[in-house]
Amino acid sequence: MNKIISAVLITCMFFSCKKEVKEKNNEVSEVEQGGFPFILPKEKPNRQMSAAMERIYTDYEAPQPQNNELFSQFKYTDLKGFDYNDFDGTISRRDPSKVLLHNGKYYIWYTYRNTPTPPQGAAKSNDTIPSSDWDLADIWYATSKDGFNWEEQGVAIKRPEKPTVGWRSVTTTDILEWKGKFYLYYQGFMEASGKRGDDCPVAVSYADSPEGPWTAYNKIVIPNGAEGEWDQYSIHDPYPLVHDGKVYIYYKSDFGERPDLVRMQGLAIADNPLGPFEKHPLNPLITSGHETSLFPFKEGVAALVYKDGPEHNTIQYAKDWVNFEIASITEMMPYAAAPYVPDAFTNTKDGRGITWGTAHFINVNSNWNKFCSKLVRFDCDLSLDLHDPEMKEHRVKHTPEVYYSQGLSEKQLKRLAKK
Ligand code: AAL
Repeated sequence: MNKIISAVLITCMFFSCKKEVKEKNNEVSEVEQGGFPFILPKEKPNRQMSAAMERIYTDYEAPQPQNNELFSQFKYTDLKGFDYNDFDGTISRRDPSKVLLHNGKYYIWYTYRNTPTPPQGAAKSNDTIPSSDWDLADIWYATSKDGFNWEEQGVAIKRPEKPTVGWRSVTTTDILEWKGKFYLYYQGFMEASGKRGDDCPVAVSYADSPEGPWTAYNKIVIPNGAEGEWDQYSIHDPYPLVHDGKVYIYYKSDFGERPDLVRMQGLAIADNPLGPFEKHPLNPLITSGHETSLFPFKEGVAALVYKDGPEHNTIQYAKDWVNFEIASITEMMPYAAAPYVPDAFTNTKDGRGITWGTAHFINVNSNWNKFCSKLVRFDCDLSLDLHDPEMKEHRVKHTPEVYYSQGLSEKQLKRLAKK
């Protein structure tokens, strides 16, 4: 008899019908299901799965990056047409606007600093010596036919006289086209960045043509938050889009105490470009990022969330333009990405996505005594109208030198030597 029982047990073990036991909402249920299939199902299979397996079918556009319309690699190309005084730190271009296409020409606006010295910090700054890379700056613009070769056109918005908003520095601009008029939103500094913090509200100027002349609204259009609120000191990186027939401006704030500053993104909405803007009650809406750029995608909006925070290096998506979820994880994302977004202002419900834009490299010399930044072009495939398999490669191949460039610091070497 024992032999029969043993034989039955061994047979069962041999044909090991997998019993998956899964705790779900504290219910324990045993399911009879074979092993997970050899070919990864493109659609969510009808079986009980682990949280991670569930997630690739519920949270992402596709279970594999190469089929995910909101996954892409990023490729970079140097831009022609800009002089930087041999990168001695006296000239800097950074924080470009979205790319605007108008009458067959591309336009970008950006922070332009041209000062006798490189930035010297808040304590040493004065009327001519900048505290930071974006102090004592104006807003300049450039045009291009191909997005690679640019012609700098000169100043678009000059710093106004004291005490008008932005008298110390006008920076980090972005463009809105609305009912045939053009609006440039920008950070309006009233003190050198770094005195207390990187503190500023947002101002706006408007024109009948991208070539200007630009008329300053000369009022704060997105005010700082009330005392004690997350955005009480800084409203950065204003990023206008048109949705639901309104002006949606996403923005960043730096908050918390140094050195652990927190960077998150909020949203302010208005019926008209000059406001009044109402901040969304759920702000902050995105928990990470820095100069976060966004683009309409299908009925919702996608965001390039890089650099800071727990969810950096992700591309996120909000079907309702408010509640963002991670749509993909990527790397080497463009800094201050400023994409060409063909449907940024068309109030679309079928956003087609992006394939290129400009961005910046900060501190190009890796030398704080010659701090300056430069503009660069990025290309990607975050578009429903492009399928570029090279952009969907999920591995970015780095040479060993790239890894060695992230070497141990003196402090770390000393720590290891002690051991
Ligand atoms: C940028 C942006 C804002 C900040 C500073 C200049 O990357 O986040 O513009 O104020 O840094």
